[in-house]
Amino acid sequence: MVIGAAPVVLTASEAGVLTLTLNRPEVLNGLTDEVLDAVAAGCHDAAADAAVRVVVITGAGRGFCSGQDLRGGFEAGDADIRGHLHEHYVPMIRAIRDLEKPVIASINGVAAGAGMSLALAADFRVAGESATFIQAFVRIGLVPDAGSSYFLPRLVGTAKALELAMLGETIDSAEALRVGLVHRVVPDEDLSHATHDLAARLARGPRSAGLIKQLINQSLDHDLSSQLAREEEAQVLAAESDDFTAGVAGFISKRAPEFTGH
Ligand code: LHQ
Repeated sequence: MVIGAAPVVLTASEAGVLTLTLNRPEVLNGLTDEVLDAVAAGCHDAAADAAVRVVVITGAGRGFCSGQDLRGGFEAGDADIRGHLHEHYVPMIRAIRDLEKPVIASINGVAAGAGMSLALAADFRVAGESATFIQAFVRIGLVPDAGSSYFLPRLVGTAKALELAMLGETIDSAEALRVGLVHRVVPDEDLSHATHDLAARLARGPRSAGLIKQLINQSLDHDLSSQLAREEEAQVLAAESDDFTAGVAGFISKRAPEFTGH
């Protein structure tokens, strides 16, 4: 009898929401190339499928993601770190950020190392009370990767980013909320409900929501003139959308518009 291995990332699609569940609970969802590629593929599928309006990333079991699976023989000089980063980590982070649809990280437990980077790459972070965050890289003599050195100072400022990344201390969900790392903290048992509510709300949003994601996420990399030019480009696209027509009609008729994402 052949017993198939469980998929390392579970996918479920319902009512416009594609949920990607990291599924290696025995190692707190440690990342392998296969996991990284599956998350990237899920985001690419979401980009290609008009029925998907929102992506949720979460973890099976008690962890969100413990970062790189360290059992893969990562010792000094042993592994092709550059290759792993370039061929697997970078494409995953790019897939999340380049997706013109909102991505929610639903953080159900520890987010460590590149697992924290994964959470930071999302547009929304909803955390269960027991979630913790660790810039674990320094603990094993590495530097932040998978985007942490980019996202962290933008989210919490350079002073806090340096503290988190250089000390590698564990911070709890309350502290994460206080410093602006997460949007919301809810009791653990309410996490899936709170995530679903936010996802459902975003799934009813207009085409412009994806354009807003791109504008805001790129803004700190550009000066005012180039950002004004980007707004012009994005507004032209938004104004061509059916959702703009529906939005204005809704305003005139005093009825909530039904956006289709087109
Ligand atoms: C794990 C892991 C794990 C394997 C828990 N791997 N088994 C990029 C490119 C290339 C190379 C290197 O790195 C990177 C980027 C990175 O992500 S570097 C950072 C890698 N991650 C870490 O250093 C975190 C390592 N894990 C931990 O420090 C702890 O496990 C945390 C704080 C996440 C959770 O602690 P606990 O809640 O006390 O759980 P635990 O340590 O007992 O873990 C449960 C099991 O999961 C345990 O296995 P066991 O067989 O003893 O039950 C762990 O060995 C395993 N596990 N993380 N990353």
